[in-house]
Amino acid sequence: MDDEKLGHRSQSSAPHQRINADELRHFCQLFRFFLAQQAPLNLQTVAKRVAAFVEKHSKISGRKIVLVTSGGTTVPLETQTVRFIDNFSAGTRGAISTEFFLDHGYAVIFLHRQYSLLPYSRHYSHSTNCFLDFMASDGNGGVKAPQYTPKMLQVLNKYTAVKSAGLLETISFVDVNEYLFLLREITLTLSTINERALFYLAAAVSDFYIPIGKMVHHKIQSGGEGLLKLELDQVPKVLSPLVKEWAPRAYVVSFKLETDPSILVQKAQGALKNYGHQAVIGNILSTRKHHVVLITSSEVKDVRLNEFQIAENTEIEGVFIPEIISRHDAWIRQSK
Ligand code: 9Z3
Repeated sequence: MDDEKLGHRSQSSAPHQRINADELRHFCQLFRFFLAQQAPLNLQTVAKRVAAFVEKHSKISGRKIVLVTSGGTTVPLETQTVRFIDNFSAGTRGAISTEFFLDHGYAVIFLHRQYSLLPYSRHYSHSTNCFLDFMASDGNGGVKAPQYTPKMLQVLNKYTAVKSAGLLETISFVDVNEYLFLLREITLTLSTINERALFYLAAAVSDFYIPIGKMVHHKIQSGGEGLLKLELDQVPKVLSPLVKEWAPRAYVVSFKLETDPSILVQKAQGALKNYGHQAVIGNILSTRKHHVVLITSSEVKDVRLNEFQIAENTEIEGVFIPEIISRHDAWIRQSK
């Protein structure tokens, strides 16, 4: 496989640069991954769609494009997959964030887990605010729940405007393999707009997987010792090549998820230092909807909803996304 396929474009892959042992290990993991794993069947179709989307928007003066990743990746246990490991993410963060980026004039590539929440439709796909309840007739030609009409209309208008302007490209993945191939493909294309590209990596990506060469083909059988022993390899850390090689001029925001608040900031700062990107948003599983920490090389900023905002169901993304956008704008200005 040639360098271009592995995503090593000439612009920053200085061959004589010294790398440390950790970087070498990560490079080998990444190399092995893309060499051994099978690319998703729709990769070329997606590549064409993304290239057309980026080309169209790159011609519009001042138009910025953000890649939002959203939802959790699965880890299949068999190649004919009956069982897989999954995680909790419903894609709420990614779907909400996409709407705010669109509100602020961005074009959005939304790379999401199949059947996770989607921008706009998410307002009516939840069981407590079901589309069918809204549509239910009152028996007199009206709807049973007219209180939803103004909000529904507002969402519908935004959705229609975004659709007709072609501002949203949605691409889905299921497992971690598909996610990584698609991420690399999209990144290499999006990087062509340099600083105008924003990466907002909110997907909950598996840390471990079973390489295709070690996976059984047929359904794992029960019986025998009554135990299932699995050996999982580490998923390659793609943030490093993404930042350093695939899209070195883009503004990159990653997310750090923890359950222990006492290590969040330190872990997020560690990620920033290791990968050399621009910002990390740290969040704790149980409080992620009303508290995040925005971390850059020079700041640690707590973003918290107050009790009133929580009671009003304020979306925290509406508070911290303008902060991200102003930093992205400064990044663009500074490059000129
Ligand atoms: C996040 O931390 C997201 O905010 C959530 C959103 C997944 C918590 P929901 O989809 O949840 O709204 O239910 N995403 C990043 C998670 C992650 O896998 N981060 C890695 C890590 O923490 C780094 S890439 O090590």
